[in-house]
Amino acid sequence: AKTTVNERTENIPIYECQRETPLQHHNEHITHALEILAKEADFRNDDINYSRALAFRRAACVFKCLPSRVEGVQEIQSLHNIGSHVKRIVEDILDNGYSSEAEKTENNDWFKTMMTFTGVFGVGPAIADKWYRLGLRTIEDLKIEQTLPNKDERISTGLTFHDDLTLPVLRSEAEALADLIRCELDTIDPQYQLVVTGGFRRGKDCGHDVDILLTHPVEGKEKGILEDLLHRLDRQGRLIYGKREQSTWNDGVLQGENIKGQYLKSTLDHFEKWIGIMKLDKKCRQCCLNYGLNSNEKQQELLHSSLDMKKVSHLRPDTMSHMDPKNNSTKRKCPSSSSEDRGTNDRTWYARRVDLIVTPTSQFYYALVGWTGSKHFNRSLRLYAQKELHMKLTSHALYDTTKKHLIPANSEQEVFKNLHLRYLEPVERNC
Ligand code: DCP
Ligand code: MG
Repeated sequence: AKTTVNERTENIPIYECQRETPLQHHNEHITHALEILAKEADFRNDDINYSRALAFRRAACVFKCLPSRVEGVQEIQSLHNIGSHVKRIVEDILDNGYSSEAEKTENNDWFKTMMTFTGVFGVGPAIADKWYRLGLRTIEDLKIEQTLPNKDERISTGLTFHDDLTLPVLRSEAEALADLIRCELDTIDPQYQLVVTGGFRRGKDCGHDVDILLTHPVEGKEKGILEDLLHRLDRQGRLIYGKREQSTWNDGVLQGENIKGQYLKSTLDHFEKWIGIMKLDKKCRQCCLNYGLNSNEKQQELLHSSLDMKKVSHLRPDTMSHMDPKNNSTKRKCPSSSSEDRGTNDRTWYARRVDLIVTPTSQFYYALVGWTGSKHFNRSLRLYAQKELHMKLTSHALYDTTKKHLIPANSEQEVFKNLHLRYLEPVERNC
């Protein structure tokens, strides 16, 4: 007899960080609706809606880790994190093929405008909402309006390069960028390490930016690398815009912060970093569009050239999903040919969002977990550490609040071990 989802999922652990959440899952029909509603709650930008957004996301995460497609409401009765509102939404989807609530939200003028405006580099929900109230609706409206409140250099640059920046960054572009930076680092000191983190490390084929973590095996030697690197990239004419933030870390930061405070909501860290926009040759994208035609070896080579294997051989993301024939039919949220056309102009490059983060080697593996994400996975890890272990986890360290000391980690596996969690590969952290 066919086992029901219930029978197979009764023992799903409560915390997302205790479960495997793959990139491709069986319940897109449900998670899509829940994520729209979560997004809408996020846009409302207050405490009540923060909790609502979280409830939708936590529910979506449960559906992402189910072993099969949910076909009937009875299958979800015993699942965690599924409240009455979510049940109604799921019922609606199962009865009618879609969620009328999510559809209504998607067609709502305010929501659509918020989606558009928050898609501009430098614009959050508060500014987007302000613009909406001024009657502005489109990117063209924003470009024409010279006296936008809160418009700063970052937003102006975001508007100028909006077409480029909303064209998803492909994996090959992330790799080309990493190669480029790797080259510069090698000429400075070959001991510098870099790793591409964020969604790409979790196996995504594309993303909104490239997140790169930099470190040096000798503690302290990481200082100054960013300035040197940016100077070199600037000389090559690669930098369009960027803001360098100094490290605000000190040993008191962790202990001094209120454990019940804001840190679960905001995952801001104290690393020295550069948040900016770089030029990347269009041809880097071209080679990626032919990616599916590349051989396995070619992919391995691309991967190894951009992810440093000397220190962190286990960091390689499982990108072979590209090549897995089983996955060929799965939906990719990657650019279509029409979005490719949008960016057509005389330039030989695309503007790409890049985050460069510098970490001391002693904090590297906590930083790696934090910057690999997903955002929701981090939240779950931190909540779990706090509630179950009375420990405080950040992208810098793990702090035992009872024994009042930091717990070091020399590998990503050790981070999980310190948290008494089973190790999850980056590709299993897609909640
Ligand atoms: N991060 C976080 N909280 C934030 C911002 C970032 O925990 N407020 C962590 C988790 C993210 C990682 O940093 O996975 C990289 O941030 P991105 O916003 O770039 O997220 P992704 O790389 O996952 O998404 P995308 O593929 O769209 O770039
Ligand atoms: Mg990213």
